[in-house]
Amino acid sequence: MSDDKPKINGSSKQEQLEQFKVDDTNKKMTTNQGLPVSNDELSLTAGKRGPTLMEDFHFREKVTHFDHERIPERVVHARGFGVHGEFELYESMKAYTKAKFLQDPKVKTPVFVRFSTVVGSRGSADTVRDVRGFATKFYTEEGNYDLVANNMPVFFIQDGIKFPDIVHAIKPEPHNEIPQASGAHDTFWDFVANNQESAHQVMWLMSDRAIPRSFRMMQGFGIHTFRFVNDQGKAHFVKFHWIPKLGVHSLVWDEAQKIAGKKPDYNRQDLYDAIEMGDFPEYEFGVQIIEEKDEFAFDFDILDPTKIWPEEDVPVKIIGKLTLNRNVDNFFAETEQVAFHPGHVVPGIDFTNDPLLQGRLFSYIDTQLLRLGGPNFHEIPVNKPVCPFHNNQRDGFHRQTINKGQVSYHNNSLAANTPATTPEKEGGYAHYQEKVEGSKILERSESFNDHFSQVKLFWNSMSPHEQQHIIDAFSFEVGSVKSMNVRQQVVEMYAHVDLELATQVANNIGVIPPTGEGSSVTKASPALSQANTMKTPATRKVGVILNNGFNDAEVKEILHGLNAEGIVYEIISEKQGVVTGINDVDLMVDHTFTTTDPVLYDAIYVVGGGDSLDNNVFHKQTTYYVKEAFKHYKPIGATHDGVGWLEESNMTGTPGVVDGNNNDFVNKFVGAIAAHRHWDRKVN
Ligand code: HDE
Repeated sequence: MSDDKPKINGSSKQEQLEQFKVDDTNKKMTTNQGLPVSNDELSLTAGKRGPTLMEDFHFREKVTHFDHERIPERVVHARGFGVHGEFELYESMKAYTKAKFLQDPKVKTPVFVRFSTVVGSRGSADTVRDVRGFATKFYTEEGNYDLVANNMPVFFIQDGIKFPDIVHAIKPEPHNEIPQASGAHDTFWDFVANNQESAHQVMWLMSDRAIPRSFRMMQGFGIHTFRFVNDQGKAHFVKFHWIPKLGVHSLVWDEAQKIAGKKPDYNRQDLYDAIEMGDFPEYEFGVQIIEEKDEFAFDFDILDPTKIWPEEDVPVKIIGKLTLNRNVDNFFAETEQVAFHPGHVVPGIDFTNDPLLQGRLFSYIDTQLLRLGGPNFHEIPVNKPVCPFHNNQRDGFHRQTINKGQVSYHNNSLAANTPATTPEKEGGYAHYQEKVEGSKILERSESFNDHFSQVKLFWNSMSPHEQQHIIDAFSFEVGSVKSMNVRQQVVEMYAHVDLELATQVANNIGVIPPTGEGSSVTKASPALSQANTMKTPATRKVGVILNNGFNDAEVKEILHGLNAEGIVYEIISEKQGVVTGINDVDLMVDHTFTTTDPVLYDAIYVVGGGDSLDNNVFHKQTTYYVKEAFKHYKPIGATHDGVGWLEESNMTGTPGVVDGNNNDFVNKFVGAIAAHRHWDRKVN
């Protein structure tokens, strides 16, 4: 890497990574020492039926390498999926921060983003009820900046010292390692009831936010309050937001559980496919900014990570856009080895005294040392800055840089005191000089003590179907707890939020309905409800059910109409191969009824054709597809013979069900798909 000032553009990280890529296709096989291998099927033995010999170095090298293929999975966020992309700025943020990547809208900053679940192991299912991680590494000309965010804006605890406790409580129980990737067990809810600062995050966890339809359809939140510092040294408090252009959408719980079995890779496959198809996911970057003088102007402490800044009070200013446009070449090399750290900052971005953030600043490097085997993980290609880096750090496991010369200390005269430090005015990082004073104490500010008001704000902001989902989720999760005492404690805790919510849950899970008044907060924040999110049909996936003898001319036109709106579809039929229409048009069948499932589609479009209504297997399977989609509030379209299924199941004319007797079927069906789900439908 040259010492020249780096020219950062969207592809500069890609260019750097190219140097490390290897294509083994059409090459001769060698050992790791480069020795051509003559036989890769047999180990060297003494005689045809004799013992294997120690001197078989190829066997030993191959198996030893295999034995060491695994590294520890992340202690949390073990299951993740990473992709490359770029960040572009809409307007200069110079007034607030001197961060170089936030100055010039012409600069495109390369990024790597890793989405994750939190609790499950690497091999667990994507669609479990959980928080999602949304970690972004910006490769800027001043070094890497990591925004290590989640898809919910608050956290379970207020102080980093409690992180091992919450994680121990929610992970599988230690005596039997059950359950996997789920909070629906005793220790988690025991933690919740006895650590009531968790109330807000747990409410989000019981909401639809915990089962996102897609990584492409969820928000990201930096959670903590950070600081922007401008070139005059003036600071502002700031919170970071990612807002998906496709809107924020979720699965329903029954569907999420079924997908976990049918397609555990559901969310990662969805992201992978969208990028391969050129449907690049986009998220706008928003900031909420509070002036330093207003630090105490709110009825919550702005340093408390269990609190949001309601958007109606502190508007989100949209300043840029993230586009995810490239899948990785190698999952392990890139996604598994990427190392995020909230302490990777650039000049112009600084920390606050949020005690959770302060705790994180210790943990991330520490965990990488174990996971990636030493202090040189910054040399792993995905972690390498795109700008040059020089210092006197040396050696350690797996060191790759060959630092030349005799000097590796500071101050020195032999190398003219280089590498030289950079004065703050010229771009050296200088910590914001916040004035602090106080005694060393083990005490939290009383301003962190209100654990329920914002939980009520969230509850008040939910639409009726979202509230019902929360009641159902609490009933499932707390109802899975064996200890009646813990169940009772949880409903009593949530009686401090909303008595009606707590009473309904208590009735569902067989404990005594609590008494009390609930929180007196009446305010709502419409921005919190997914009912108010952006709605678009783009990139939605429709399962199209066809049988031989379908009306090919008309159906092709309809499918074309769906495509024109950015909707993707898959043809489902009884057998694989092709399905043939009345005019002998053949369409490739993507799936049979058994290789896919209605839970894997956003909508179902039934056409049938030929003998479909009388063919037992076709009839039974299509009925299952339509009824399952109906139960999950999904749009259903039917034309031609397909209308017969709507009539049989008494679905005709119900919300989100569009039939071919309408003149403009395509427009209506597209509208129904854009709505995502039809919550006003009566489902038994
Ligand atoms: Fe993390 N967290 N965390 N966390 N976190 C990790 O670092 C930790 C917290 C988040 O895709 C670990 O490399 C502590 C908040 C994401 O690689 C570990 C505390 C938020 C990821 C760790 C928190 C997060 C992690 C595990 C409380 C949202 C995945 C592996 C003080 C703002 C990054 C690793 C990826 C990963 C510690 C709290 C987000 C152990 C001690 C709050 C998205 O270092």
